[in-house]
Formats: sequence, C-alpha cells, structure tokens
Amino acid sequence: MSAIAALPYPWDLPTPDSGNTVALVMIDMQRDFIEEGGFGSMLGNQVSRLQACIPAAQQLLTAFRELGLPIIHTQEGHQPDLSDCPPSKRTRGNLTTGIGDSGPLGRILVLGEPGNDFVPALEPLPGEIILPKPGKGAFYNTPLQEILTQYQATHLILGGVTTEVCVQTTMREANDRGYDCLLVEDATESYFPEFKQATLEMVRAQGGIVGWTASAQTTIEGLKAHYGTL
Ligand code: C5J
Repeated sequence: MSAIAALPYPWDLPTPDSGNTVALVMIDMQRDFIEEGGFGSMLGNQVSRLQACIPAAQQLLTAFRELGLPIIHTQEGHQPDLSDCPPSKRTRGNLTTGIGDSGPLGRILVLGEPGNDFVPALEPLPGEIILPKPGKGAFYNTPLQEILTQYQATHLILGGVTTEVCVQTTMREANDRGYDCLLVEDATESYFPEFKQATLEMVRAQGGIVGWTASAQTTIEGLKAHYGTL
C-alpha cells in the first residue's frame, strides 16, 4: 500500500523530515498555446480545447501555495533574435505566420511578447520560478535540474499543455534523471483528445515506465494528508 492512500500505488511523496520535497512543474500555460492568435492557433489547432485544464491547474497551484511547496512555471519561447530557435523548428507546420513573425498577440513564440505570457488565471506569483525554455522538454538548455537540486526535489507533479508534446517530453526527461513523476490528468490538455488519452496510458503502462497519473482532487488530497492540512 502507498503511504498516501489517495495516490496511485506505489507513487509516494518524500517524508517532510527527509529534507527532500515535491515540486509542481506547470508546463507552458501560455496565451501562445491557449488563446486565439498565438502559436497554437497559427498551427491550425482548436486552441479553446486547452482551456478545460485551467480550473484543475488553478487548484494545484493553490494547494502548492498553501503548503509552501516549490512551483515552477515553464514558458516555451525564443530570444527576439531567434538565436535559440533551430531552423527545423521554424519551418515545421505549413505556417503562413510562423515563429518570430508578428501576429495578433505579438511576435509568435518570442519571449516578452504578449502571446508568450501566461494566461491570466495562471499567472505566477512572486517567489515562484519562471523558466523560459527553447525546446519541448523543460530540461533542454535550461537550469531546471540545478533549480530542482537546490530545492532537494525528488518528486515532480506535472500539469500543463500540451499533454503529448511539452508535458510528456519533460516527464520523460525527468524520469531519465531519476525524478518520480506524477502527471495530473485533468490539469493537462491536448488539441487531440486521443493523444492525451494515449499519453496518460503510455506513461503509467508497464508498472509506471515513465511515471504515474492521478486526478487533481486525488493529488491534492494526497498532498494535504501528507504535508498536514487536511
Ligand atoms: C507545443 C507545447 N505543442 N507546450 N508546445 O509546441 O506543448
């Protein structure tokens, strides 16, 4: 049995006296993916689909804030001169307006532009880490591992968009680096429902080959039971 009955066995949280902790990694909850006029819609996606995961993502953020646990918000985007954007990324997707071009939300997928900001409901609070990242995985070309080491994080809870692209890539990178990962099912979303479903199934297959999944409610109950405020 898991020490935390709510969470999927054998996923477990570090004990409060171990010095280790669990961090929330909220992936790319940005206007560029979730609102019309950004990168996601320029690629032809129905971006409103992603809004479904905002309430559960908010609940997770609230729980981590109440418990004083570390929160990292990743932000996919490129430097204004696009020096960190490989040409292969710019040429994908039959775009008329592509990465670096001007769109309704400013320059597409460029750091500092309005479209690259977080959706208002999920704005980071002071003290929370904002991690710009040029790739799909949040460990690629970022200081994420050093940040997690400073926090002594051994366990990661993940949410964000999109499930099968940046969320799954980051979860796989984290798994290879030895982190125990839990993906929160209703706090993540995809433009393609079948890809989301497949991702949830493939990460927890084979006894948790990449990690585990649970609902936001189950996750928050587990966190609060473990860290003390239920
Ligand atoms: C994509 C992401 N889909 N955050 N980025 O390009 O998943």
